[in-house]
Amino acid sequence: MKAAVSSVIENQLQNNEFLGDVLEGLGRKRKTLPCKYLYDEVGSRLFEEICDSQDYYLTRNEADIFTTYRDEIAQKFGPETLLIEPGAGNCEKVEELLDAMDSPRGYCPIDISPEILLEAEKRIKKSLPEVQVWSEVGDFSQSEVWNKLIHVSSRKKVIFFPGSTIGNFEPLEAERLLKLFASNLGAGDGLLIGTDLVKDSVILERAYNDSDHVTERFNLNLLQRINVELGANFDLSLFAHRAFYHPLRQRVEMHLVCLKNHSISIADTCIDFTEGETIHTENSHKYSIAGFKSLLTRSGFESVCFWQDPAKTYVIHYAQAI
Ligand code: AVJ
Repeated sequence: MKAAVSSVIENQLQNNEFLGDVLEGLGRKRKTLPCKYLYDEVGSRLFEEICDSQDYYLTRNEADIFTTYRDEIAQKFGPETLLIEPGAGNCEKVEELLDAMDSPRGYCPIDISPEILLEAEKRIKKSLPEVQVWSEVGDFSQSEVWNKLIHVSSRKKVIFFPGSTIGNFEPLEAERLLKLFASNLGAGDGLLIGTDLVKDSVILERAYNDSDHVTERFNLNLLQRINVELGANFDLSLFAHRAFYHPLRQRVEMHLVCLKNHSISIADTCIDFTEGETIHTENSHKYSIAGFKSLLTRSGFESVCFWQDPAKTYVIHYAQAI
């Protein structure tokens, strides 16, 4: 009973934060919504579908690199390494890495969704029973959740940050995040991080405008989530998915374009929309190898080496904290 009550309170707290963020973002002249809210249960499922789609090459090509170089990567870590995965989600990518590692000290997934973590923890305990798992629920971009991990001692730590998640942060925010990572590592500890490469805009735009329109559903689901969780009255047919590459900012931007002047309400707030205006829902920054190395350097890391897929679409960097 106690658990049930506290989870209701927790939900309300989260909803208040969600409401605050939504009203703040939609109150701006250029409307935005934080991309982390794309990943409710439906959104996470749609994202998994995106990862399986032919047009979204990132997941497939990154997985290819891990499969090809897992032993070489694990060797860089050395024995008895503790692997920490911020934003682990279903922890699917980590298993073959843990399996290749020499007597891993353990695995610490961090995620905001306790349900997904619990499920993943169960699965890993079954497939790799010798690996100790310490899950932490929380927002990996805030220091609080990292403080909870301090009690897990280890001679060597590696932070595992795949999926080009770093691309969702604007350059200064990315630097702040990597500095937070560095502050939770000792000198010589590692960072294994995946980044999508700058490339032809046709390929990039196809990846975010897949032919099965899954990305469109993923983007529009954010409005549906606001309707369901915050009691708003968005008409999804009045918005269209738009994703394009912005070469100067080196990023794919995802927007929802308003198709007709209208107003909606959320809680007691009325929000006006004009035809053609957009809600900016996500950025996916693309990096050159040199550009990312320089970000690593600015953030307290020293680049050690990197691996790429045969078509050179994607990079896994390994760096050490200094
Ligand atoms: C998992 C956040 C890195 O930006 O490529 C995929 C999310 N958005 N299609 C990305 C996403 C639209 C993805 N990240």
